[in-house]
Formats: sequence, structure tokens, C-alpha cells
Amino acid sequence: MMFRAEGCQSAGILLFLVLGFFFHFPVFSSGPLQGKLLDAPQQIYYSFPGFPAASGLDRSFHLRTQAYYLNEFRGYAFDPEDEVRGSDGRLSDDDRARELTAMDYEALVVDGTFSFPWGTDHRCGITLRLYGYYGGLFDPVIEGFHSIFGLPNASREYFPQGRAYTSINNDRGITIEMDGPSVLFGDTEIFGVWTFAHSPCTTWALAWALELPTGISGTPGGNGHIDAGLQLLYERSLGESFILHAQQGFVVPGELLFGSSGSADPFILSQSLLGLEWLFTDDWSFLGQTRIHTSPLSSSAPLNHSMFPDPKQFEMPVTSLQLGLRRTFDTWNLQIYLEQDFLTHEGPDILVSMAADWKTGREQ
Ligand SMILES: [Ca+2]
Ligand SMILES: [Ca+2]
Repeated sequence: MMFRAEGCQSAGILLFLVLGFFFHFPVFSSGPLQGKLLDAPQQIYYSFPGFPAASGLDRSFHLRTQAYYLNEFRGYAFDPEDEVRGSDGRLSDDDRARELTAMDYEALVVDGTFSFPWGTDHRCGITLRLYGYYGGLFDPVIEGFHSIFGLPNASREYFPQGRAYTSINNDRGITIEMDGPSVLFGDTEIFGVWTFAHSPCTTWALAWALELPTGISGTPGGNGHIDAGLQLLYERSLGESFILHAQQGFVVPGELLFGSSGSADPFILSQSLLGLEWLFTDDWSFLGQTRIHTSPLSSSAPLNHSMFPDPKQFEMPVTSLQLGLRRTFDTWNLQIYLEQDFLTHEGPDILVSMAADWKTGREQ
């Protein structure tokens, strides 16, 4: 009897090891820094936010909310000597200032996401977003910061402060306009993540998305058509404390899928993410990542950028650098990051984002 009991125990352990070898228990990573890329020409189309590759295996329900603060200024090329300017050196004619402005605003953006398991290794969800554009409480601080450190103000210093205005000149018939403070409902994202392969070290997933045109077409809120996207996600643990995140997706603007009701003819978007996560304790991660998203449009508006030959406004990809922290608790996590476009300067001038994610239900 003794022998049989021990035999059963040994067989159990052996079975456990064999199963463990062939059916690896998943490594749950909370994924890269998650968030919407908030650049006016980009944001009317779907953008993959940085889903965790393992989220298809996660059997819990998630509620997530994220807030973003950003300050943006981009002007069209002009010679300040040719313009009528006030004693403060700024353009004194409002109409002329508008004509020379591509984007000038401060914004608070909030989104909410609900996601749930669907099938054995797949989860689905929905994200709603609200944009609040206003003048610019921090315009003087941001200009002052540039001046103190001798950084170029990118002609901010010639424009009146505290404006909320957008007008994106382009050759693809895409309208993105806003004049004055605005609260805009964004497009609604429906998404899924299918974790199709995993081992103790690596996780592979496919994400899909449809974006419904709930935002007002012609504004920074939306494009008026259903966008569709597909993305490959990869995570790999590098030793005990580091995780590599790599994602590549493509988004087809709805204008190309279902026929444009107007003249808009955007390009298909390529969206890449490469990041490293450092789990410096069991609960805390430091994450650094870059996102490269190609532009939906072309333009003949010249851009002053010393590193690229004959660049045009909004044509170059966004090259965002995001640095952030994540704190993981039992049933929720908090994330904060700073974002700046370090290379092409196509992304927001400065962006800070905070998110809270709460989960309930079964772990696996
Ligand atoms: Ca859209
Ligand atoms: Ca401003």
C-alpha cells in the first residue's frame, strides 16, 4: 500500500512536469505602456494602444480608464519680418495667426475601456473617448522652459497664447479643423486580442480592431468611416527582470474600405512599437518604448527640420518616445508615462498620461 501511494505521488509529479513541459504555464506580463497616440492627423484613425500579448489568456473582466494631458503647437512656415506684430513680438492680426497655425491647443483627453474573455484564448473590448480642447494654461510655462534652456520655440513666440485652433493642410482631401475650445466625442474602438502561442519565455498574439465613426467627421474627433486594423504582438522575457515588447500593426482607414463619401484618400498606416520593461521589484516596472506610426497624408506645406531633406508638414512618421512606470496590485494596476517625439517632432509636443486598470473574475 505504501509503495502504491508513493508510486501515485511520483506519477503525479511526473505528470505535472510533463504537462508543464508541453503546456507551458503562461507568463503574464501587463504589456507595454498602453495609450492612444494623440497626434491630430493620426488620432482620427484607429491606433493600436499597446495591448499585452498575454491578454487573450487572462480570464478576468477589466475596467480601465486613462487620462492624457497634452500641449501642442505647430505653425506653417513664414518669415516673422514680413508680418505685422505687436509690441510683444506676436502676430497682431488674428486671421493671419489662424492662417499660419496648424495646431495650437492644450487638451485633456479621457478614455474608458471594458474588456472581457471570449473563447479560450481571446478577449474582446470596447473603448470610448472624450477630447477636451482649450486654450493653454501652460503656454507661458512651456515657452519659458524652452527659452531658459535655449531650445527653439518653433515659432510659438510669434503667436498669441491660449488659443485652441487646428487646421491641417494636406494633399489627400482629409479635413481636420477646429476653431475655439471644443469638447469632442471620439471614435469608438471595438477590439480583440488572440493569444495564439506562448511558452515560459515568449508570448505571441494577434490583435484586431474596428473603429466606429462616433466622432464628428472633419474635426480631431473622427474621420466618419469604419477603420480596421490587424496587429502582431510579441513579448519575450530576457532573464528574470526584463521583458521585450515588439508589436507591428497595420490600419486601413475606413475611407479606403467602404468608399469615401467625400474626397478623402488617406494612406494605410503602419504602426510599430518596440519597448523594454524592467521589473525592478515584483510590483514595479519601468518601461521605455518607441512607437513609429506612419502618416495618413501627404502635404506640400514646407517644414523646417534640420535632419531631413525637404520635409513636408505631417508627412513624416510619428516617432514617439514614451517613458513610464507601472505599479501592479492584486486586482489592479496604475500606469504613468511621459511622451515626446524625439526625432521627427510629428507627435505631441509634450504629453503626460495616467491610467488605472481594475480587474475582476478568474485569473486564468
Ligand atoms: Ca476613425
Ligand atoms: Ca498654445
